[in-house]
Amino acid sequence: MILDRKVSLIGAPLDLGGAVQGASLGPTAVRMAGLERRIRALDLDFEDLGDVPVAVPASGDPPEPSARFIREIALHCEALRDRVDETLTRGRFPLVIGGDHAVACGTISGVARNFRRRGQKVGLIWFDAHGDMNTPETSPSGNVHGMPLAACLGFGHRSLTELAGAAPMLDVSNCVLIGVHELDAREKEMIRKVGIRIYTMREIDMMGMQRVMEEALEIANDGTDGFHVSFDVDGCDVSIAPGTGTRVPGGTNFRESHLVLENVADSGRLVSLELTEVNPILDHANRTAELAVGLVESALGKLVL
Ligand code: Z70
Ligand code: MN
Ligand code: MN
Ligand code: MN
Repeated sequence: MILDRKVSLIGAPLDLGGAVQGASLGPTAVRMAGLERRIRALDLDFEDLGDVPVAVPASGDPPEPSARFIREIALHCEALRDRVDETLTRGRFPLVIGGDHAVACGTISGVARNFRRRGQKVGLIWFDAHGDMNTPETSPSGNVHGMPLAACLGFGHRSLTELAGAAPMLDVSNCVLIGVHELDAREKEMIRKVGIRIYTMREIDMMGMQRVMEEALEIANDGTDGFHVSFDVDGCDVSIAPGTGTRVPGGTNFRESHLVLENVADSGRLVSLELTEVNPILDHANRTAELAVGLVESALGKLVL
């Protein structure tokens, strides 16, 4: 099934949210891996809206050790939010390529604001090695890319939690975390407290990815008008995605990774997609960006037969 979508690519070249630089080159790397050509080959309408600007941090700014570069990150997310919201209003499909995962606050607030305006609800499937459920109070690193899911659910810095208007952006009962294999101690407490449904790598091993996705889609679709997918490539195993800032052993293999997005496509209810944390500086011959292009094809309904 090829979905009848008009795809709008939005680059979000932020790397202030992570500890290592280079994710800012993610959109370029994914474009160079042939994204436009491969989407057009699916017979889908395509436009490239270019990159959302990122401010250079002012050297005189007081540092915020508990949420590094929060001002610049929030500014980027505001601009990204507006671009995503406009794209949906034009009846098109936002495809956001990061950038570090802090950009999810911009993408998801744009989708949430658009849906809220129409009196609709949106679900969320978050694929990641990490929980991204820290707040400035719980974060051991101060890196904002470890905080975006918490922010979308209403916990954390107000400049992020209120990007779509009154927090939270999403109802936690329609959100699900998949692929997790590394959490910080206080982040675990947050996950329990907030009550988000989570499928760690152990559940994926025990249940199989197909069953995990069937349950995940039920959660994301329950009473909603569609769902967003936020895909952090570091959830994929290092052997297939070496080009990313936080390499944790034990991620999903090539087929499991594709099966996530093939199920998403089959549901026919995907409203927007983002793919984050591709870092070509740390990669081998752009293969992580090439993986990313293949994953986008799967999400848009590409089939072997
Ligand atoms: C850690 C922190 C993280 C992505 C690393 C790591 C978070 N939990 N997220 N890479 N995408 O610093 O909060
Ligand atoms: Mn992440
Ligand atoms: Mn991650
Ligand atoms: Mn990272």
